[in-house]
Amino acid sequence: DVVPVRRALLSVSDKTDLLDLAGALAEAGVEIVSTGSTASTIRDAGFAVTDVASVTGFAEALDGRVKTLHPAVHAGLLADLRLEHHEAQLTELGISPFELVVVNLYPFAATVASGAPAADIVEQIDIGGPAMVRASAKNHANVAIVVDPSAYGEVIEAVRAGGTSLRLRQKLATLAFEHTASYDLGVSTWFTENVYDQWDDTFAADAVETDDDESEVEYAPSIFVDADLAAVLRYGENSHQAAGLYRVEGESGIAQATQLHGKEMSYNNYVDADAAVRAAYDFSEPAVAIIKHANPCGIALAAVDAVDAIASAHERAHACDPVSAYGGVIAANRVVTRAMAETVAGIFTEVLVAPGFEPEALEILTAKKNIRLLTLPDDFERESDEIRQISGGFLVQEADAHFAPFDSWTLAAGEPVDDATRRDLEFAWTAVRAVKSNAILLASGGASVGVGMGQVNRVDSCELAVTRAGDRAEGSVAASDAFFPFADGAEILLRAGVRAIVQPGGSIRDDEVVAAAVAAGVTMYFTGERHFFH
Ligand code: 93A
Repeated sequence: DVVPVRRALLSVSDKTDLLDLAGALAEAGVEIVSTGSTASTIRDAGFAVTDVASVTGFAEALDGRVKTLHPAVHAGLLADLRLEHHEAQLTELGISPFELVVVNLYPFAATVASGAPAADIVEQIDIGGPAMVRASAKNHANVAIVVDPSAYGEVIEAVRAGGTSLRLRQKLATLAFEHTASYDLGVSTWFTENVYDQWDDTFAADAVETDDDESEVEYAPSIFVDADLAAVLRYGENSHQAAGLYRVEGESGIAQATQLHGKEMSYNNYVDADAAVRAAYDFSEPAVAIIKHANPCGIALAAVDAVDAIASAHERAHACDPVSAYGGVIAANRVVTRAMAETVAGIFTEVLVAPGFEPEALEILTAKKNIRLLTLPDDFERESDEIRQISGGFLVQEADAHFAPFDSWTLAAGEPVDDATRRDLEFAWTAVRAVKSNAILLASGGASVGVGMGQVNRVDSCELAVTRAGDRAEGSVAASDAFFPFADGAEILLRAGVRAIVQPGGSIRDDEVVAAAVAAGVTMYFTGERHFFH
């Protein structure tokens, strides 16, 4: 596995410790091939060096844009000498292999940071360098690739000891791919922020005004500059916050979703898409959730007699609160059909995420410029653990995926319910979990009709749910994510005409709450389990 070093290719913008390396290589009898200023630096120090132009038979061209981009270089980097026919071809072509490549790239990030004009920045996009780095890293069975002067010492030691080990070449190749990936991320970020935006103006005319069209921050915070960064986002929750998307390896959730269409996903789009998917996938039946600001403005199953289940679920989810659903984020837990697509196309929607799209549905939806379409990975799984950052650390908990089955509930007030009411209560109890606490959800026929969320007392959430439901509160069922500490909240629901209530129970004033239900002739179940969600 040890590869002796006979010939090295050196091409570096950052000349730190270059002469130490060149000296050690010269002393070890290694032939040094090098480019422009790297070659002259080495030569000026008195070491022998072969110009890359004499290897390629080509002078540097196009102001240095083409220096090393030549088969005489790249075949020398990519030949796998474990294969006889590679060796034979190199001989036939008169090309010698390299065993060591030392490259660092044009200082793109430093040029951006210096405030240089765009044309100068573009000139600092290294093409030949990354090509050599990637070729050598791919061919790490034969070539050691060094991208950082901090590795020179270890490499010199290996050269002196007779060659590079496979383990060292593997490590160097890994660092090399990290290096080119983060280099390209810097380039793509700059393009997103400085080049693409100008093209984006062509869309501006018919773009609906949204709050994500503000100026954006220039860099992702340094904490995000890491191997697991999947995308630098235009900005975070607000335009002055830098942000990035990280993908956890081996997971398949919303972070791994594939975007089929639309503008790039924003930070808030991801947050809402995640909430939408969680809500829709709480149900095994076809279900749709519409989210705004991480809260549902509608969750629904299909109507019993629906011809197209997912289209029906969407229509009913939308009907819950059409005003709030404007600019919403929709998740479906089934493939989006043509019928659903037709309805969605008529409603301004930020994101639609689903396990898939019928071809006709895709055709209809991709005609809309502003909607982002995402498909979930085939092996999509709800998170099993949840992580939340707090200052100085983070909290981890299991995801709330347990729903106490109806059979385990206790009848606290009124008569046992019929099947239809039971199904509504089960639906409401599942759906209310997706609502931020304090949460009250009114449902009818497997669809939410009024949602009260995010209030600091339960009374206000009850008021909100009832107000949003309007006439539909009458005869609906209600779910409360946690117990009623006093009877006042429940009384609001009872006055609005709900026919049954499901709630965890467990308040020291349960007696008063139950008495209110009994007085109204309304059934109340206790689940013995709460679903706070903050
Ligand atoms: O302009 S390039 O993209 N085209 C090339 O063919 C090429 N080959 C090496 N940039 C190229 N390089 C880069 O030149 C290297 O990555 C290195 O950063 C720099 C070293 O050039 P010199 O030794 O002439 O200063």
